[in-house]
Amino acid sequence: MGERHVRRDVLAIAPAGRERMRLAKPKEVAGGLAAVTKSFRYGIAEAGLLRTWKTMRTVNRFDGYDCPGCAWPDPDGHRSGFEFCENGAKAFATEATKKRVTPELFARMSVEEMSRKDDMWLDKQGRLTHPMVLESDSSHYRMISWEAAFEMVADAIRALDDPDEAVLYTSGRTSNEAAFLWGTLARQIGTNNLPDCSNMCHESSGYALSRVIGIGKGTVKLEDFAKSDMIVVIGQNPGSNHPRMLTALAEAKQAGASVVSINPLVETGMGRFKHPQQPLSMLGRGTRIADEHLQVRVSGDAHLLKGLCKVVLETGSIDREFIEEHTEGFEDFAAAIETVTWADIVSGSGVEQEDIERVGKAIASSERMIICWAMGLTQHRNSVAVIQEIANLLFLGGHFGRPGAGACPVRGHSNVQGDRTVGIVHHPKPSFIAALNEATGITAPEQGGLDTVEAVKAMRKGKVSLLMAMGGNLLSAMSDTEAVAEGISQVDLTVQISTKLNRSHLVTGNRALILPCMGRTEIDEQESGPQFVSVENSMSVVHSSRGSLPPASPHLRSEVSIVCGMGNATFGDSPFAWQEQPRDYAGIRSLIERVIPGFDDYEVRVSQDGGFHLPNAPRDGRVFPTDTGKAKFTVHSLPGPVAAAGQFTMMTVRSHDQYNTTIYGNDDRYRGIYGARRIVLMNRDDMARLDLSAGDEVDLTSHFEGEERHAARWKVVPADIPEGNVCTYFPEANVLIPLESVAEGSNTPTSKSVAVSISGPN
Ligand SMILES: Nc1nc2c(c(=O)[nH]1)N[C@H]1C(S)=C(S)[C@@H](COP(=O)(O)OP(=O)(O)OC[C@H]3O[C@@H](n4cnc5c(=O)[nH]c(N)nc54)[C@H](O)[C@@H]3O)O[C@H]1N2
Ligand SMILES: Nc1nc2c(c(=O)[nH]1)N[C@H]1C(S)=C(S)[C@@H](COP(=O)(O)OP(=O)(O)OC[C@H]3O[C@@H](n4cnc5c(=O)[nH]c(N)nc54)[C@H](O)[C@@H]3O)O[C@H]1N2
Ligand SMILES: [Mo]
Repeated sequence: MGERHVRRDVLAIAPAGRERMRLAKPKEVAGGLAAVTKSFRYGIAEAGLLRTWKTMRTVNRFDGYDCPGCAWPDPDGHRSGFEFCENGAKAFATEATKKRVTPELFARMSVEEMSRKDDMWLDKQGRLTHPMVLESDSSHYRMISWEAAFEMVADAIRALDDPDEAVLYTSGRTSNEAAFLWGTLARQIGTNNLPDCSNMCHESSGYALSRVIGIGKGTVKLEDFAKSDMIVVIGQNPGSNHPRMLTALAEAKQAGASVVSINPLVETGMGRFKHPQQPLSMLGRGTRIADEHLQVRVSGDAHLLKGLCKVVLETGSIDREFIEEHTEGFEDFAAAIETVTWADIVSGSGVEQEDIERVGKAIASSERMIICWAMGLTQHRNSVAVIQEIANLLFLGGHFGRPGAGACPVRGHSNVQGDRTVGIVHHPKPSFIAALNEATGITAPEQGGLDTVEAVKAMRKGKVSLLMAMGGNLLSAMSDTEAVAEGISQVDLTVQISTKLNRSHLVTGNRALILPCMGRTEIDEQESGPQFVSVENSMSVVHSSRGSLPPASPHLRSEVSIVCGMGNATFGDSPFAWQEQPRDYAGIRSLIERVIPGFDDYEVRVSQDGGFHLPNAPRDGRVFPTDTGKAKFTVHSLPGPVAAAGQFTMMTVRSHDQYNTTIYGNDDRYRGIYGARRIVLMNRDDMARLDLSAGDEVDLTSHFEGEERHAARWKVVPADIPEGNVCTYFPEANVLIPLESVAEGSNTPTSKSVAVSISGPN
């Protein structure tokens, strides 16, 4: 592997710029007219009036493209002309933008110069237009032909000493078709090194649920919301991250459901909501969403959920029939709950006993309860235990396989669930490998591969020579940015298949390729005509997505055609017909149908309006495909505190103006923070104790197993957050999250529980 002298000053994190912060009162109402005007304003600025109008009319329509914003499902029956939300509109506009990152920009600016710009600047340069290469001795990217790029990849694959020196990352926007081929390429190379964004996201949910209900997915359909009498939203901020979920919650409320929010912050969407697409709802005060808010301490959910289970057990109103017939481990579970004391529950959760008792009684009397959660639960050391505690609470009331009830992990990326379904797994089942071999003729390895954390560790040990990414921004999305950068710089060739410029294009291996691809909104013309792709949403509905805009550049290729270009250059058509695949994506779908259970009649069913539901045994028939055929109550000990005395427990969240590492703007409108992202939300009493005022700049130091990590200059923002907790934005704060700090079992970085100390003001 070559040495890098030319680009040693490339920055792995955006330099802390001068931010002029303005604070206002947090918003009390989500949605409303402001959401509509913001989405159009942003759309028109990026994509122009006509394209905005045209695309916003086709998003999430049966014949349109799947919104790249999030994995929340679309209503089955009637769909309005505008089935979108403010943040979906922004996600569309960043892709449909008229701006372009041309070869001229790369010629003008060195990689090092680009790295001095912030992440928003990188994204705002527009869509990538040409394949580009960065040679080992060069400071600038230059143009390369597709053929030469594919040859470079093929040479690198052939040069591997061991197939496990290759790592193929996937981000969850990739279609089922492209993801299936991506997994196949990895396995023909001979590795299961398929780290995925979900390793940093809902891995804890999949890991926890598959062990206790036999399937790693949620068990509700969208229509269940309107049938439910109790919906718990825990560790999730739907107002910013799944705005269309507020519609489902508002409808459930109107049908009589109670909504309980469990969150260290009082997030705007859980207060009042005005439907941005219903004129009547825009007037007046909007619908009140949450009936109860339990302001749990960060990482205090294990205690709180045990408290809720305790109350339900004490009321005696449990579903004995369900428990007896479908579960095991109840006795041990009930005995263990009895030993947990209220003193522990209250001090660990930060919630008063009477509040837990009141909500616990309401839960006990619910006949149809749904529990929704997202990153607030999945990114802690004890995440798997907490999610299994949620399953315990649902088991007590028999809330599986019954309309209006179930577990609802709300996924992030619009096709992250689909990618996993079609084979982006680093520990594939033998049955999958056998079926894949049979359908493709390749010989896939059975030995497990690396997830994101393990892949970074392998890179740092110099064990990875080829890193390829199907979308995403691994460098900035992962914990411990400097450690990731150090790992990546030891790789020989890094390859990014991307739509937009990001920091993973700048912090590279010895040599690097950028392969620009089409996005969802674009017309994908192949030999047999325009193609559609398919995706699976958070509720296991598989449906089609078809773009309507001309591609951002004539040089773009589809993700499918790029994977096949690599496959063909490396392996030719033996034994798998790589060259054939892009001609007609129906052929890829028929392969998926042969390999993955549940996809029978894929082509026909995916072409129907709204697509089809994948089978889901617990939901469809109270069948729990665990090793014993029973749903499992589990017992977990209570976790100790994250932070030592004098330290704070830090969570890292999204603002209202970003999509993961893509920064749209510097305002967090709902939280009342304008013009700044290097902020730290703090409790007012903590501020007083440290003699801090709003706007003061402090330094943060994280602590983990004797190691320290530092990040300077964070502006203090007073907030309604529990004492001892602070909150920052990702990706800026990722430098503080230790690579080794992961959830037990799922290996997910603990992005929501980092021990930090605060120094300053400076
Ligand atoms: N506009 C927009 N939409 C998105 C995304 C985006 O970046 N922008 N990202 C997409 C992706 S990939 C994902 S995974 C989802 C993420 O969706 P969310 O999970 O809603 O995203 P976060 O901003 O990480 O918010 C986590 C929430 O959990 C709370 N929380 C943190 N720690 C705890 C805790 O210990 N206990 C409890 N009970 N709550 C806690 C925080 O206060 C916050 O409200 O959104 C998807 N949709
Ligand atoms: N501290 C902290 N870290 C976190 C989180 C957190 O809450 N806190 N959340 C984690 C979570 S939940 C997730 S999912 C990860 C996200 O990790 P990733 O999925 O890796 O990151 P994104 O920022 O979503 O990726 C954005 C890039 O994807 C590319 N892209 C966009 N659309 C397309 C497309 O259609 N095709 C292709 N090929 N490329 C495309 C663009 O180049 C864009 O710059 O981050 C994780 N990191
Ligand atoms: Mo995610």
